[in-house]
Amino acid sequence: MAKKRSGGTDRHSELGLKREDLVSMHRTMLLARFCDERQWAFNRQGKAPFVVPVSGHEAAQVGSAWAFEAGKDVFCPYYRDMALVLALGFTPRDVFLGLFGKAEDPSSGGRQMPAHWGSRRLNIISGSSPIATQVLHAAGIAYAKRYKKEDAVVGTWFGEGGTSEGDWHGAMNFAGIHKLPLVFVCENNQYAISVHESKQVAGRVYKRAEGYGFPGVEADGNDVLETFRVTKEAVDRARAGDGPTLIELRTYRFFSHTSDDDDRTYRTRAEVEQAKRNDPIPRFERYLVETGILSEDDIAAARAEAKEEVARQAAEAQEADFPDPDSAARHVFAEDGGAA
Ligand SMILES: Cc1ncc(C[n+]2csc(CCOP(=O)(O)OP(=O)(O)O)c2C)c(N)n1
Ligand SMILES: [Mg+2]
Repeated sequence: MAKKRSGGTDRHSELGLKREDLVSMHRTMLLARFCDERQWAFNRQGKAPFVVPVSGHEAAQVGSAWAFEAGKDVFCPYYRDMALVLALGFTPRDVFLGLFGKAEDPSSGGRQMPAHWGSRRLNIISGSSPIATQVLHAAGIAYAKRYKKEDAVVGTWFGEGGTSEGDWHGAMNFAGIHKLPLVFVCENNQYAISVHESKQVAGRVYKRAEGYGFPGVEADGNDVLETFRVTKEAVDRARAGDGPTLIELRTYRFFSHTSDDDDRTYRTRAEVEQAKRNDPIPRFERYLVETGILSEDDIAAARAEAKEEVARQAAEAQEADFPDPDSAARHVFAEDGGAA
């Protein structure tokens, strides 16, 4: 039984989250962090050509994912969303199968670049590399779901850089006009590769929603309970037929943009160290200890177990087979001469 903090009910109980949810959210955040450290190491060892890091974004992704209904809702993520797809049902093995381009990679069978997340089983729509294209896909899917009277909400995730794209504005406009069951989640980490937010938007991202006729909210993206709270409200609104919401989650990425980028050219080390003091994982762990959900020992055990799980599943993925070269044209041309 969770201890009550003085002066009121626990935040998670007010949000309808149970102990099992919190333990599972914490574990998912740890899996993402350790997958990230592992994939970065593989890259430096020359074993993984291209890596997109997630560290720093775990609370934004896990809290927002938790607000949706798996199996029913549809997800249009972007490349940085490893913690999001882990929350939706990817395993660390799946992550590494994609990283190494192995045949069993759920996203594309080893054909796409890593981090182009997709899964037919989990309703995760694989995206293209041009940023914000997934936002238009999400608007089209939300329109189709409503047209077919299906009970599904669509979520789409993107960075603040993506909000400068015409595709993004087209999707926002369409969603507002048609009151689509759609939740727009901006993971604002203040940089689009080297471009600072101040050179990206003159105003504020969340305020852009007003021009399209629906609410925009901002929240602390490093607080997993807060990211859950604002997303749950938006998902409930969408499911009730009240239309879309834009959510801006303020966060920070701890590593370079990708393994092809060197962030020392545009961010001081002091700035990065300062941001790490607000690391979403220790922050959540402090909450778990304060409320008596987990002890310090439980947290140490959870960390050791998650790290070991990631190492084991990464090794399994390394052993897996590459796609058969003869299958290279599959899903490119219609097979048997018929319609695809
Ligand atoms: C249309 C388009 N322009 C440029 C790029 C190159 N590019 C890839 S990621 C990126 C930065 C995006 O930043 P943001 O949306 O803030 O997301 P973050 O990477 O910070 O999470 C850019 C410019 C691209 N992929 N597509
Ligand atoms: Mg960004």
